[in-house]
Amino acid sequence: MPTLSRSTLPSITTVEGPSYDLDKVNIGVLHMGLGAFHRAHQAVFFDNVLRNGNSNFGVCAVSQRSPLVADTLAEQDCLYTVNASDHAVETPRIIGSIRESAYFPRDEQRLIDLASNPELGLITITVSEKAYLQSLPERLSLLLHSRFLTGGAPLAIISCDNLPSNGEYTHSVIQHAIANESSEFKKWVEAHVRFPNSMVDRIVPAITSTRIDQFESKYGYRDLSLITAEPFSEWVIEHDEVEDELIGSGIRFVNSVAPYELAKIRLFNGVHSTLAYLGQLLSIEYVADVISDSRISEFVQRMQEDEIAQSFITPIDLNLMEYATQIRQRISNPTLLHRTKQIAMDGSQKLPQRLFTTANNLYEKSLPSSRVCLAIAIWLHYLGEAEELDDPLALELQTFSKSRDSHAAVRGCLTLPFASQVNPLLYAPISRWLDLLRTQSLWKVLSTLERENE
Ligand code: CS2
Repeated sequence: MPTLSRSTLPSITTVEGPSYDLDKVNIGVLHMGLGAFHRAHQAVFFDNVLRNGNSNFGVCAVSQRSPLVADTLAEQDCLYTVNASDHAVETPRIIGSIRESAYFPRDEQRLIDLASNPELGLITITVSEKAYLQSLPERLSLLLHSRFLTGGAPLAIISCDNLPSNGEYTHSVIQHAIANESSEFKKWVEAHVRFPNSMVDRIVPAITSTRIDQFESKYGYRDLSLITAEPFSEWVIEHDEVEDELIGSGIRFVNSVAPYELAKIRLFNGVHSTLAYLGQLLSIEYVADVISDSRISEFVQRMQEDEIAQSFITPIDLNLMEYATQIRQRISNPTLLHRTKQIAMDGSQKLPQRLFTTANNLYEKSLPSSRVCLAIAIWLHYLGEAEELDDPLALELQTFSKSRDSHAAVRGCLTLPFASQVNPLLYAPISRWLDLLRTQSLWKVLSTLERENE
């Protein structure tokens, strides 16, 4: 069957393609981090803008891990399909907003040229939590410096990672990276580079070759850059100069992203991580199969309603109970085949904002936090049991979590340098849960929890 590309596009009648002229699209966005999430999220919002007739939101998407993703996409003229699916309903759509893919450092000069072009108005980022402490700041600084030297047109940098105040955070890592640069350059960054915070939400599991084959036999063309995602998608950004041009894209602009981000990271990602570690401990491959167990869904529902939702006050018009219900339904989507292993990676970079601060806030308010403490203990138990860990702190976490003394395990792991620490006054309840998890079945631990909370 034909492989998706510009030349085969006219013959594809099974799936809707770009309604705009691909030749007229200008690159206005540079995206760092060409993963599945970008292609299923920001690129789709930009595709909406192009469909609405504004041709200035084409994307050059940059892969930084390996050239493979960028080159595979380039072979299809950067066209790919996002197949939104929920149970039996599928809504595939061919996306054309990415007009160029690149690999950093191989294509460094091209990216410098793009960054120097005043037509470029946005740099967006999805690089995962840990990259902000690694290569990203230097790379962005390099691009900003070339822009500064070549006219210095203003631009916005929008982080789309699940980090608290992600815009401010990006701003601070860049400030740090350019600390020794000239004061003129630093002043220019402060005056002309904007860092609005943003909140992103869409479940986008890693693709598999089986999925690609199944798609081909159903829709009659091959797409090696195919993405499967849930139908739901949300992007909230703080008011910014760029917003007038993005009207009709589906992006929501608000005064402050903080309440959206807090609700999402705690109620969605906190639960997602908890389910992922439970799945790993129970040898369950997909997250939907973890939450389908009624004892587990009951546990996470109570955790959301009785604890997480009580840990903060939301100033926005968001019904937290309905939001939590919708989240559980989304995670239960069986067609996504989202691997618990994928979500379980990098716990040390994710749990501080997903669970630790929730537990701390509940403790400060003298509110119950036993479920969140159990969730943290589930992670620690997983660390001690896992054969291999995909985490920047893997070595230290594995060593400490294997300590026979649960208190020592908790203390050792939780005093590592995380973005925020668990209040040491919570070590005792967490150690108790860890002890129980080590000596009893999960089901027994969950019934103890329920009994104690009656
Ligand atoms: C997941 C997220 O892998 C993970 O850590 O929790 O990628 C999650 O699917 C998204 O944040 C949903 O918006």
